[in-house]
Amino acid sequence: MENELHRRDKVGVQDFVLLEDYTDTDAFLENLEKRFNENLIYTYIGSVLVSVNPYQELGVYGDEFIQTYRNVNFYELPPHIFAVADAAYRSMRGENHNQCVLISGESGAGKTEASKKILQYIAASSTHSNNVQQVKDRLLQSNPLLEAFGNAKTNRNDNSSRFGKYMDIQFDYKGAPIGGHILNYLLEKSRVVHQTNGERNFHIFYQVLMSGDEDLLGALGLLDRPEHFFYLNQGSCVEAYTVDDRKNFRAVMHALRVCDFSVAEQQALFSIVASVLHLGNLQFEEEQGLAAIYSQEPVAMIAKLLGCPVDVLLSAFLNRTIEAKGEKLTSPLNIEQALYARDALAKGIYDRLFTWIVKKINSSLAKREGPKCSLMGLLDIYGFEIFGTNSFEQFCINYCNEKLQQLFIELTLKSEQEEYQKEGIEWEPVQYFNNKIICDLVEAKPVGIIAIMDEECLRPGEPTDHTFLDKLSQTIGSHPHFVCHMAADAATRKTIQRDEFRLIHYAGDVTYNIQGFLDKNNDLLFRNLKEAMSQSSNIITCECFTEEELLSKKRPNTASSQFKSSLSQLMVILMSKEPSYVHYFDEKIVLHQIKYLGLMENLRVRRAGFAYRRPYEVFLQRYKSLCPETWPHYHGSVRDGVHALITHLDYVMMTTNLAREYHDLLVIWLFFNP
Ligand code: AOV
Ligand code: MG
Repeated sequence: MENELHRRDKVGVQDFVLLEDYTDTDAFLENLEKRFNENLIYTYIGSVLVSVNPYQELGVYGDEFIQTYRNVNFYELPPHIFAVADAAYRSMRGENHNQCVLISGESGAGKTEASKKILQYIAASSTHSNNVQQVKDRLLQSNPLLEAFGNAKTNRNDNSSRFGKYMDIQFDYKGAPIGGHILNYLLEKSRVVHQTNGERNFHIFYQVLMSGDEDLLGALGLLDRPEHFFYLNQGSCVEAYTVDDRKNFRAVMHALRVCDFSVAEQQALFSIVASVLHLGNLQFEEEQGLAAIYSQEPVAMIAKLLGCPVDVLLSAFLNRTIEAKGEKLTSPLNIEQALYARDALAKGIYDRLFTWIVKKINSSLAKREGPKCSLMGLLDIYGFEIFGTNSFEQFCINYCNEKLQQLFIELTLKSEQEEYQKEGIEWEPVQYFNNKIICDLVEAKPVGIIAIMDEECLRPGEPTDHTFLDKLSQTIGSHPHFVCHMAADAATRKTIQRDEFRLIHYAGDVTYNIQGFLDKNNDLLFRNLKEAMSQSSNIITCECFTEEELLSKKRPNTASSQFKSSLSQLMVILMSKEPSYVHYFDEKIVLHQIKYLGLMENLRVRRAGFAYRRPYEVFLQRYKSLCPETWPHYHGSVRDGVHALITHLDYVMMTTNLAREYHDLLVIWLFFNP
């Protein structure tokens, strides 16, 4: 197998570091393309894996591949996602270092597939026992479940992640997975009530409708075709070419059982899914300027599914109660407000259901009390995206990608070079674009876009999306990465409308339409509907809408602020681990992506830099068995021990200024003795 792999992988260089001219973008591209044409989709830049989406089964992920890549040194076999998984896994075990694998790339590039391959590899390579097998099954089955509820067909990807996910896998000292924990980030909930042409709602809706389970569908009042439901027919696309809803429904049912969802919980879950569809078909008519229910039928169905008193629900659909200075004031809604409230409820219950599912999976993955464990983190977020019309959701998704790119730069370009400088190594700095300026533009206080948006949301008077845009124009109109109509020069003005702003992202220019920004940021669900939900006898719904929330006087954080703080927590988590990178490409626009990702710069730093660095202590512990002088114990200082070891192996050791300063804390660099 090994020989066969080498025979096949003969095209170009397997590691860009080996390119003759490593400053030449054309050569980089040529190498990538040559390999891609031979179905060699993986190439390294040092320890960074680069991959191009093949959009076809290559047959390189079977068990025999897993076996081949097991316990083999990173560079001994052709580049592969399994090699990255194996290196991270072994480094975690051998050196007790928490790991994380960061996967980045545009929408549709293959991030989610890659993260599944890594999980598959880990599950197959680690030891087996009954308990461990259960954890593995649950880790693996969490994927089809979360994808059903959190992925959807977009115009870029038939199975696009519409939420961000960070999964920690916990291992015992033998390297067996014993638990896990998932953090979820900002679900694109607007999709529940509206889809652009050619796009679909979340998969689960179609899966249930296509399940073929007449009993279930009868009980849920869902015997109609998908086209019948307003929340499914707006994109004029109820089928996704590459998605098999019926088969996936069976996978979801299996996953629910494996992840320990009780029968009652499953029923409650599908009742909520169905109630969302019925909400979409709830229509209003006008009576004396106010909203009235057009047909009672959906209301009765929703009340039944959620276990809510019909009259409470009816009243909540048509009225809004505001508490001011201890007094309650109820006013009836007009049609526009009633539709707004209906959609807000649909988004609210679906979004909370999703979070509940993650919580439930986490409790099924929770490790039993025990000794300290090692962690491997897997990050799979929504990729950078540009659509015909870009809204609040794309703004958040692209901001998230900026943050990840920033982390990548910090860890690979910036700190790497700073370290060389600190070490007093002769070094010609490699210039790169630092996207911190864009992150700041979005998140700085008080003049970042999020802060300005929040301020506008809170302002008394009549804030609108347009007053928000005015504020942006006044405060950041001259920022080099921000463009809007009012603050643009004559030529640029022709390319941008009055209700748009443009951000010059690291990955390209995106023009955002401001319509709906304030609403989505405010994320308001009228109190009457929350009260109705808290009375629900549906065991999930009543858990998602608590008394506490109703009693709380605190204004909830805006959507973007919540997202910003959860991303900053994520960065702290990722910074604390040893990262592996996988960059994914969509083949059509590879060149552009190589440029903006800073891969050439990365290559230059890597090429000129030093690949292997370990603290003395770790290194000695790991390799002491290779030298009689250090095995089983070395009695002198760790530095001397390493020196003895290195000399014995005939390597050359480089020590540096810092090494002298910090003694054993420092890192060593190894070279083969020429
Ligand atoms: P993404 O996660 O990066 O996009 P996916 O992982 O969903 O992208 O990949 C998109 C599609 O590309 C998959 O559904 C597969 O059909 C195909 N694909 C990806 N990787 C491979 C592979 N290694 N081999 C064969 N086909 C592959 V998004 O979630 O949209 O950012 O938000
Ligand atoms: Mg994805």
